[in-house]
Amino acid sequence: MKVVLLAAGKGERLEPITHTRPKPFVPVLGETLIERNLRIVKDIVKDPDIFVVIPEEYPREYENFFSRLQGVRLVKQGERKGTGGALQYIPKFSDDEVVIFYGDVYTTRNSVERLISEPGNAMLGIEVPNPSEYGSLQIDGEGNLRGIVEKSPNPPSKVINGGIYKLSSSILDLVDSLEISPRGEYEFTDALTAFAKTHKVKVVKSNDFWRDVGKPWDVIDINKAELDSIPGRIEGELEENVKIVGKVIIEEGAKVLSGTRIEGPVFIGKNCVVGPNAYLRPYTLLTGNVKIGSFVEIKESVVMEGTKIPHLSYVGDSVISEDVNFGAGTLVANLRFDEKEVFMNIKGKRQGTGRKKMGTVVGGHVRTGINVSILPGIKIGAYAMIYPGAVVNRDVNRGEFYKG
Ligand code: TTP
Repeated sequence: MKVVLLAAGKGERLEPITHTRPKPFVPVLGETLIERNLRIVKDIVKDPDIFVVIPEEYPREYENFFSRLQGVRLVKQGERKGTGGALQYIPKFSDDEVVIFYGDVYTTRNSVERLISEPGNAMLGIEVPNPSEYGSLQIDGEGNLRGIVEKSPNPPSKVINGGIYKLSSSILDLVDSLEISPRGEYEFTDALTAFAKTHKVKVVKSNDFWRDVGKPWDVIDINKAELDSIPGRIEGELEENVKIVGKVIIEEGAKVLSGTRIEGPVFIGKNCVVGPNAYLRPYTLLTGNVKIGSFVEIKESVVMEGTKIPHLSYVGDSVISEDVNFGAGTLVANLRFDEKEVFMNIKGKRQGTGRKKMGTVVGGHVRTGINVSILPGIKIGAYAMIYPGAVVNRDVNRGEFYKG
């Protein structure tokens, strides 16, 4: 069976994380989202023939990620003109069926397996309380797709498009004859709606956790979902006088030094060093090679590879990308005085995060001086430098030297 994963989006809403990594490469425990999805697909489909659609042009840092993908064929999407546009670059083949997977979808293995095991054409439908924010599915009395209504105040059902499909490969012919949509893209869902007029497409409904990772706080949420079901596993080294409460994964080569307290669920990836005297609270994820030093407290945050938070810091409800260095005493505020929802600028628009507690989102390779304070909902672009003692109360651009 052919499997196609779409990974050619711009990921602008996910900036600054996507300044230095493609969106499908956000971490999920010790893996990335796309590697997790590939692992699940390979586990379910026997000898899959996998294509991953990537952009033709991308920041140089993306190369390391794309070249990590093994056993897949990379296809370049020339013009970034939508999900349908991406599929126009897939070579035609004679296999009966194709699995199409949006590269930014996170869901359970169970949902993917139920979809792929369904005989005939099928798509994943997710039951949500707020369907008007998504593509809501019109479903007939037999449970088959009749149409998709995008972001409507009157959605036809509470079941939304889950972004994973198993279809006859003739869908790819329809994709070739798509016309450009009012928002200027070739939409795969237009081809699907046309296909559903002449073929039965079963909607496989699921209530499992699902997220299309679009905004920075989704990276915290998918890892929370994953951490909720970890088994405890300690392969790294623990010095004496380390206190662990709850379920914790400490991978091979990681070291936790004396005086450290860890409250699970927490994931400490390969070759991390934590402590002495650090405090990791629930839903902390250190992907790998992360250094957390003395008198540093971290809570509900994702900290990516090679980052160092070595002395006297607090980080809560935040995403810190790779190779960041926090100067001693760098502090993140994650709660407003009025305790109202924290807002963040997403593609230039103020948007509610849905969280009363939200800290910062820091891009790759950022450096902060000593005693820097970062206010709730602030984003710091990749390669930025923050002057010692600065209070960061507005978003910082990629590469900017912020003096406050
Ligand atoms: P989107 O989330 O709609 O777009 P995006 O990834 O560009 O993100 P943003 O809006 O924040 O800039 O994309 C859905 C999926 O389709 C995602 O897996 C990326 C993929 N995609 C392509 O492969 N090619 C494209 O031209 C587009 C628009 C999306």
